[in-house]
Amino acid sequence: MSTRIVEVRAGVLKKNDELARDLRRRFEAAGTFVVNLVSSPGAGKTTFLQKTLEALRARHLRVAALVGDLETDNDARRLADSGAPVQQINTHGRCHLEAEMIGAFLEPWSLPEIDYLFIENVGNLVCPASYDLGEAWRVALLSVTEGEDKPLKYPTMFNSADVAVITKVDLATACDFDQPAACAAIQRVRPGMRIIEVSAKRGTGMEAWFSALDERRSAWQRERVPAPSIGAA
Ligand SMILES: Nc1nc2c(ncn2[C@@H]2O[C@H](COP(=O)(O)OP(=O)(O)OP(=O)(O)O)[C@@H](O)[C@H]2O)c(=O)[nH]1
Ligand SMILES: [Mg+2]
Repeated sequence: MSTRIVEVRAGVLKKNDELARDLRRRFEAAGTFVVNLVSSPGAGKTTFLQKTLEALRARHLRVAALVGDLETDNDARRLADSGAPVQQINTHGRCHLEAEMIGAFLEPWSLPEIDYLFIENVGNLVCPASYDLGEAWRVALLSVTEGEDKPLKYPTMFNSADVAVITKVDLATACDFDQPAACAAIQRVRPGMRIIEVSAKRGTGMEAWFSALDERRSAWQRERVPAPSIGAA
């Protein structure tokens, strides 16, 4: 790779990091807990997110979602069935979402009125790993149909995530899924990472996911820098 290409790429990432840092401050000030879902194409992000939005709304939590794809608004339409406000971001060729896109799409929303903002990234196990979106929690999904060694082949994605979710466990037997091997692969690239196993279709494991989400948000609320109160010196 030429020096010039490396320089341009480093510049793009630096700019993204700065924008992501600003976004993170905005999310913290507003009290909006942001979750970035990353995975290979078709691992089950939209199905999992739709069930999550429905469950959180049923618990009277205020949720919203941004979803990235190269083209189509298919996923936004599916997610909107949950009743949550949803916007589709089409990247037109880019294989990941960037902080600038998130900032632009937040415009119509009032962040203090959103408890959870979910971002479904473009399905890709490489590029989204390098782009911070200002999220508080990055969740890497791995479906049982993909092969247990994916974390070893795409270590940056799993290494940069905070939690791993193994999806479509209802298909595990049919796929001869080797659960211990998949968990060992995740632990090898990210020792100690929490792993949650779910079938969004059947509902299996979803309560454990909701508990983990609630637990993490509560910890984040305790850790975040509170917004300065009006009139404070
Ligand atoms: N059996 C089974 N199928 C699932 C499950 N979750 C998702 N699927 C199926 O897997 C396929 C892909 O699911 P999506 O939710 O669209 O996956 P995605 O990761 O959002 O896909 P992209 O956004 O295109 O990357 C669909 O046919 C879903 O019905 C599950 O828990 N069990
Ligand atoms: Mg999707």
